[in-house]
Amino acid sequence: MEKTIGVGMIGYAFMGRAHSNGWRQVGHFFDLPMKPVMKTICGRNKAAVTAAAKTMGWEKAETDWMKMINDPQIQVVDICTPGNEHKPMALAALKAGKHVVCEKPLANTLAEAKEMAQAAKEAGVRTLTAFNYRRVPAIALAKQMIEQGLLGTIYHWRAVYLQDWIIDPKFPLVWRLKKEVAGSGPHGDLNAHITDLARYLVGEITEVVGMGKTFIKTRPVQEALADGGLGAKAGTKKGKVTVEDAMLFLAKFANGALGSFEATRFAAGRKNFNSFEINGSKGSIVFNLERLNELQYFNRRDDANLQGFRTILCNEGGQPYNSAWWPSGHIIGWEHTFTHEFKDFIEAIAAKKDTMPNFEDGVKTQAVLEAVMASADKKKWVKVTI
Ligand code: SOE
Repeated sequence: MEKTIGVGMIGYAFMGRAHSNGWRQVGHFFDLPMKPVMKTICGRNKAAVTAAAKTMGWEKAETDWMKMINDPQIQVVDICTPGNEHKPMALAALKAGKHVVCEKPLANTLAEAKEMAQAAKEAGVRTLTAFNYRRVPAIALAKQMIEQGLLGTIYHWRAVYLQDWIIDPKFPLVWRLKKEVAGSGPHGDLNAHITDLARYLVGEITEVVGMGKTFIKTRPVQEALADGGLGAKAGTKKGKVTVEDAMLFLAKFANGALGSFEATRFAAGRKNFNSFEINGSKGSIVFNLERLNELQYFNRRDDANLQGFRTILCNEGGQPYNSAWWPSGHIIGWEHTFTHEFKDFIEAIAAKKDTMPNFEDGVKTQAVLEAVMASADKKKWVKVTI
């Protein structure tokens, strides 16, 4: 009989939909040691979570997450809620001996993240901090190229993550703009992603200096906290924005490389522009999520008269994750990154070995983010400490 593993998920908004799609697809495209079964989806609103279960393909809807976590049919708990709820949910799931997937950033503070990683260590289960961009085939290929030494000594990491969805001052005060819920603004939401990628591709960050700004200080209060932000309706009363609108920082890596990071929701025209460039002694790599099937590569050894960046189309069977998908050149999308992370996670559970990025990685990224915040407050360089 085919081996199965029961999954329970908390949250059904944007990330809940993306994760549901990943869980739905993964067992159909990849040959897995155990097949995930989408058992239960959990949310506060009974009618909404029941509808979500139906549309997203879950067997059952539940309003009590503790009950779901303790259900013996569930072995994996997937947390897709805002950051302020990550810790209690993860700790309960770990206490119940479940494997845990948690959306990024792992927690709203370093102290919370450390508590979660410690509990995971004690529970001896598998964890995943859902930094999905590590599973873009082009980025996994970049990692292989760096490991093969194709870039040589890395000198520079230059990354931006730019969006523009709150540039209108009339955009309401959604949960992502409230510190007590989201922890921070684009720093924890977007810099978290590019910090995780920097750690993955270049190495650990030792020291940072940052600055942030809230451009629009008050916004119309939202009528109902519902959908994770985009398209929410605003009332006439105004409330205070308690997170930054943009956060930039410079970083020193342990291996001697220098890095720059920028995250903003005020870059007019940039919708989900997650891009980085790495410059090494032998060449460079450029990635841009808006063209996620491509990797730009410059090789200094090329004939001096013919030098320039080449575009690698990352859809060949031999390249990371592509054996499961379409024939050469038949491109894939953003949603595939979630399918890929669940493939690796299920394989890790079966092999009883950790996959990356686990909760320890979540902690290391959180430590960088927190050092940047401290640096912006103190207006000086801050060492990254855990
Ligand atoms: C919203 O700003 C957001 O959805 C992030 O929360 C995601 O992590 C990122 O992938 C896209 O933008």
